[in-house]
Amino acid sequence: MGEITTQQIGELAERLEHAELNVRALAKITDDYPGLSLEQAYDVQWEIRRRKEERGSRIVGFKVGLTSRAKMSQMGVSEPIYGFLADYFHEPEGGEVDIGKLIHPKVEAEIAFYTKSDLWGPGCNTGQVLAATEFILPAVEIIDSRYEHFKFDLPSVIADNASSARFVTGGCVAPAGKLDLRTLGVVLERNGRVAEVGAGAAVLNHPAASVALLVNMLAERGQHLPAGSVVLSGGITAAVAVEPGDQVSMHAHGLGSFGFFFSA
Ligand code: OOG
Ligand code: MG
Repeated sequence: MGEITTQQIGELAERLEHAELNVRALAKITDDYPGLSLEQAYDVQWEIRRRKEERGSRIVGFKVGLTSRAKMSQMGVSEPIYGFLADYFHEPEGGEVDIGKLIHPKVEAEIAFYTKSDLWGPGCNTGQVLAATEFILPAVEIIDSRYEHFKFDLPSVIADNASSARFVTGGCVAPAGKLDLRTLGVVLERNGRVAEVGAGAAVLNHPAASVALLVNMLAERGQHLPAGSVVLSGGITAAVAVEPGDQVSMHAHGLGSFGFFFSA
């Protein structure tokens, strides 16, 4: 789309944040702004981030999404995207996630990277990511699109902070360089039954490649990934819809298991 005013960006950010905070789904924003560009969509996302920071939320890192074939074909969108993670998105392992604050949540098995040095693009690669990673942890991301029926296009989902809602990390801390993250097997269970299985290579052939991709996308906006960030790699498996009272657990080969509940 051509021109979009700062005021319109602000209005879209407010609309999407209200949907999140009031737990109400809305029509995708490209219904109103059919030509919204990807850059403009990220402008909306960064404005939501600014609003949260202004109210005292701390940004703890990023999530990368649509990085595996399973996710791309499930959502009908075939380009990786990123979103930010605010402090209140993190939920403790073994705890209970308040499902009343979520519209239609789904869970995905991912790898969380914790960085110890700054990463700058363009040209960031997997080796640099592994060198800058202090440790990894298995993670379950809880996504929750603010759009009706969990249906969107690329600009709409980017503006909606890539469906970010909550995340849970657990299991064993591991140094990234000592593991072959491509062959890291994961099992995602819902209520004690296996729901999805996968291996790390499902994410861009190597989960660290999704962190490099994030760093290179951030560079396009003159941004970098600061030391001390957490980055979610993107779902290794397709996402699994959950219901009130559900129990979710993740097992990662050699890295243990963890789980959590949704409130009834
Ligand atoms: C978009 C977010 C995708 C992932 O891991 O691929 C994502 C969505 O599917 O709603 O978090
Ligand atoms: Mg995800």
